[in-house]
Amino acid sequence: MKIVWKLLILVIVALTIGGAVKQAKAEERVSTSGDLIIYGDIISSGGGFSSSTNLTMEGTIGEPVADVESMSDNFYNRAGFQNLEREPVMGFAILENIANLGELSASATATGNSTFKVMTNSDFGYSVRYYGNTLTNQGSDTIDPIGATAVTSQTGIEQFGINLKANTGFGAEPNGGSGAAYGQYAIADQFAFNASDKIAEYTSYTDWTVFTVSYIANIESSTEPGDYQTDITFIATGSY
Ligand SMILES: [Ca+2]
Repeated sequence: MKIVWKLLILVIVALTIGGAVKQAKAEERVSTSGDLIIYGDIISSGGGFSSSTNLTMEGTIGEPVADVESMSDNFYNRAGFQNLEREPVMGFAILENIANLGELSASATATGNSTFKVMTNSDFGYSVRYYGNTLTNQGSDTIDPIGATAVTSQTGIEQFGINLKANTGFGAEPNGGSGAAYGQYAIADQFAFNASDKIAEYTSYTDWTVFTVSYIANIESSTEPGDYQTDITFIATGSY
């Protein structure tokens, strides 16, 4: 009888926006026409510059509806010059959501990838963490997770780990934007698995960065056969 170890990792996305609350500030692009961009406009009865030794202020007076929020089905307006401060937003999406590592072997490392992408306009950036259990089969047998400290892949022992780097023969560097792999997950050809760890971040605003998550699995010859799988949840948190 042929003993088969199969592995399927289901990757599920979750998203939170919030986390450390800080004040964000930047200009908001409110309207465009061809090459023209108007970042903000006001209706007021006047205003001007005032200054002291260390400070200069450009103020407005007579705004008829300042600091009033209004909303319709399609639009949201925060009236008033002071509301030009931009509201932070972030984007997060899973691109490839299944990593199939195929048949496991005690003499070869099984590998696979999934991908996600993140962006934010927040001045304080974002972080991404992951949650989930190690690989488990129908009989509740598990493949040992590597743990919090990254190590190299080694055949003949149980290992399950991930990283976000270009490894020898598989994986890829973060692509686009300014986001980067983090900590123990930022070492090529070394892998860790310790749920809730931060795996990616950037500390300022950034365009989309596509992250490739690489998975490795090794087994012993005595590892129980079965279909091993797990669900991994990635959570991106904006720092506002
Ligand atoms: Ca085991």
